[in-house]
Amino acid sequence: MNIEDTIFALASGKGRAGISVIRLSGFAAGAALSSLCNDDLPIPRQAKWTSLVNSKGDILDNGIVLWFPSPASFTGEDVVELHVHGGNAVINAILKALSVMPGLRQAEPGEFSRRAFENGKMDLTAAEGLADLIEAETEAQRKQAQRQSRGELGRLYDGWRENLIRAQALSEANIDFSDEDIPDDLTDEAIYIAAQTLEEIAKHLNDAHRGERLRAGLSLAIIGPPNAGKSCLLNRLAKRDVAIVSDIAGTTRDIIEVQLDIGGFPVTAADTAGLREAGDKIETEGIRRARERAEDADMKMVVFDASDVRAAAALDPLTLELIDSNTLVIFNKCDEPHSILPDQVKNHPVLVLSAKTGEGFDALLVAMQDLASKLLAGDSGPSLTRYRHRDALKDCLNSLERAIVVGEAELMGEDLRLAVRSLGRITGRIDVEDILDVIFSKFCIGK
Ligand SMILES: Nc1nc2c(ncn2[C@@H]2O[C@H](COP(=O)(O)OP(=O)(O)OP(=O)(O)O)[C@@H](O)[C@H]2O)c(=O)[nH]1
Ligand SMILES: [Mg+2]
Repeated sequence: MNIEDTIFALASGKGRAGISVIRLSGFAAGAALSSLCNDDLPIPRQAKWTSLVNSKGDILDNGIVLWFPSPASFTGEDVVELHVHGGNAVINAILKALSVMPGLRQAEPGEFSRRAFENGKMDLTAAEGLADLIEAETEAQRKQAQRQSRGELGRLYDGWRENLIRAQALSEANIDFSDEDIPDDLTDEAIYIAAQTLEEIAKHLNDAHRGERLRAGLSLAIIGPPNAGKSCLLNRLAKRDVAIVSDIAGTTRDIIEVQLDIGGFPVTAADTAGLREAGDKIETEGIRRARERAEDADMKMVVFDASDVRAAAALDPLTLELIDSNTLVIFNKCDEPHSILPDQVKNHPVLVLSAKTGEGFDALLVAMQDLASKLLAGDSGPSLTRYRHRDALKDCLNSLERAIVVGEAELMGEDLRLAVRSLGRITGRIDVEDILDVIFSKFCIGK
């Protein structure tokens, strides 16, 4: 990446649209705008309706242009936005006109955000939050991403970092001025700050992976004996025919996934092969996959056939053993004259419904939402959303634990320095060149 270049890219989505936005950033952005408009630069931050021309004077389009001189812009550099008609030919003509201007080149993925970070416009967690905001599919994801992009997570980590820098200074004062008359309790105070920060970080880490789960979406496995109506249930949840439904036991073999929005929480629901002992080679593999998915899933739905007379004697043991605290127990086919309908199974309330008619479905959706919110809704603080954050926080915690037990001011200072460094890597307050490519290359072009 060459920060000297002026970059440009389509900032809005590809494909036909009423309006598309092309964005430029860098020292040559102003000259490019003047040239495109064949006019002086417009008043900063005020929309101007104009014709856009190429170097030969051909009119490419009419649109609105915006001029954001440095430093009051997204990237902190001179930025230009061109709001043009969203047709492929229009966009291509303008991009082509830009590409032949001196000092301009197409932006790489994430390059605008990276420049904003490099110019101190946002910390790394805020940049990640922005990327999540663009990816967010549900309301809860949007809220989490927005908090992070506003810098809430970064501020939490910076606050801890500042406390630890103070603790480090206190412990180092003991080394530097050990012969002089300084109060004995400086080390005590440093230990106190370290212990308190350690406690807060440990609490933050002990979050049942809520932020990461919300970002990735919860996984839900639908499991149960063959013919219980699992695929029928999935289709109703998805509101379309994704899985084959038939009265032949062992219809579903492979795992079939659909994305759901359950009261704002993202859920990936997986229909699986019916569990039973018998079966051919392919079905056996399907059942192996079903069990594996059930073990990995954040939440489960175990489905029994309420009309199955054999089930009256004993519920399928293969299914029963998979019930845990994050399971919804469902008795399907309540529209049929049924023979069994227990109030509870393994201390779980039973949801009685019909995947065929939709009876009992509202209660199922409420139960799903309650379970998802139990898994995802945390206390009021911002949640960590990436393994990268967790990893660095664990390093920080280890350094703090050492700092507290070591006792000797010199060694303590070194451990506190490492703890401060770990937090700095999350927000990008220290040299993090090695991770920047990894983070920003995951962004889309134009972001
Ligand atoms: N009456 C009634 N029939 C249902 C209901 N749900 C499913 N069925 C029927 O039960 C049979 C099996 O449904 P599926 O959804 O294929 O069952 P499954 O659990 O996916 O079965 P496998 O894929 O073989 O494990 C089909 O004939 C469905 O039409 C229901 O709520 N009521
Ligand atoms: Mg099925």
